[in-house]
Amino acid sequence: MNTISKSVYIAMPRALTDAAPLSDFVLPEEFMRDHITRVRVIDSHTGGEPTRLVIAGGPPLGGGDLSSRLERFRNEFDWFRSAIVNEPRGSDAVVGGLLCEPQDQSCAAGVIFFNNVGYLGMCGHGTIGLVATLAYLGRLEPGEYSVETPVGKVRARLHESGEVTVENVPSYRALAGIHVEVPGYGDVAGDVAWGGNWFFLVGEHSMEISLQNAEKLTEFAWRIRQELARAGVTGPPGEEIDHIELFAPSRLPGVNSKNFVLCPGKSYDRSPCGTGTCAKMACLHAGGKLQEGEIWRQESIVGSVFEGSIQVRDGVVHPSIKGSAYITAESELILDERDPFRCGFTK
Ligand code: PYC
Repeated sequence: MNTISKSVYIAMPRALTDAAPLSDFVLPEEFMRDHITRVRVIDSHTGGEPTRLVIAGGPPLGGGDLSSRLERFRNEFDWFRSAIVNEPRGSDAVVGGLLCEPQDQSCAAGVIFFNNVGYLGMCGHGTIGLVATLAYLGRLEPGEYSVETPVGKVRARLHESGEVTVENVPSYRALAGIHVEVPGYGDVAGDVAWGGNWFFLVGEHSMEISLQNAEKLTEFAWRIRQELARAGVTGPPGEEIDHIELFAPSRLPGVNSKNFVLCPGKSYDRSPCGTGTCAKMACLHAGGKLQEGEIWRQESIVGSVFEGSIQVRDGVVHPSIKGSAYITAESELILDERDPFRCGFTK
């Protein structure tokens, strides 16, 4: 297991590294003058899905495990989440990541993912983006690392090729063959599964899975989500199913399936969705359709592909996904106190 030096958490001019504490990335006073706060971010995309990683200038979340720091983020600094990913700086599709010092020192980094409406337990495409970003900064060499997230430790391998394999949190099918009556669409059947987020996975439907059809797919999946909530179908009690995944065969040679994944804030994942692919593989395994070590190739709505597989240890499914991320921007966001939209806005 490789680890990275603490300097990985600060990628900024020397004046900032001298003053900024490792754990919270608050910028020193001189960088907040003239009503302005600066936030350093690196943007990437993984299979078309954007990730914006905050590497400096984030909120002071203090110590503790990442799930407690996530709660502090949610309760005290939710405006920061919105400022980073929502318009006018971002868009509904952007997933943000706050680079954090891990509590578990065996981890190379900690990260809290967030989106246009809230927070994610884990994010597969985002973890690939995180690793690619740290590699871009020269802070990771090819090798194996652990990353701390609010839902547990995940492992990541940076390959010589630049591809990244993420061994996600253990995943499982919680409920099989759940039926909901969706107004305007009829009976819809699916499975409920955990892959680091909660998913409802639908294999049988009459929708065409194509980018041109994204609006109709969004409407269909949104209705399913609403009906699940109305019918009280959850993961464990109180855990809302906030991702809906629709499947169809892929036309790409050697690729098993194509998906459309509706995310919590009504945007759709441009990537095959890392956590969604893990939930899918857990369902396949539970149904006897995917064995340990077999490769599952999942295509996204834009044609990008993740390669997945599972390992089963003590009856528990440990899924992995492999993909690539590319850096798209390295920038400093400006939050100007005089700007009425400095904290972003949602539709
Ligand atoms: O890749 O796990 C993922 C993900 C979740 C939401 C958007 N992408």
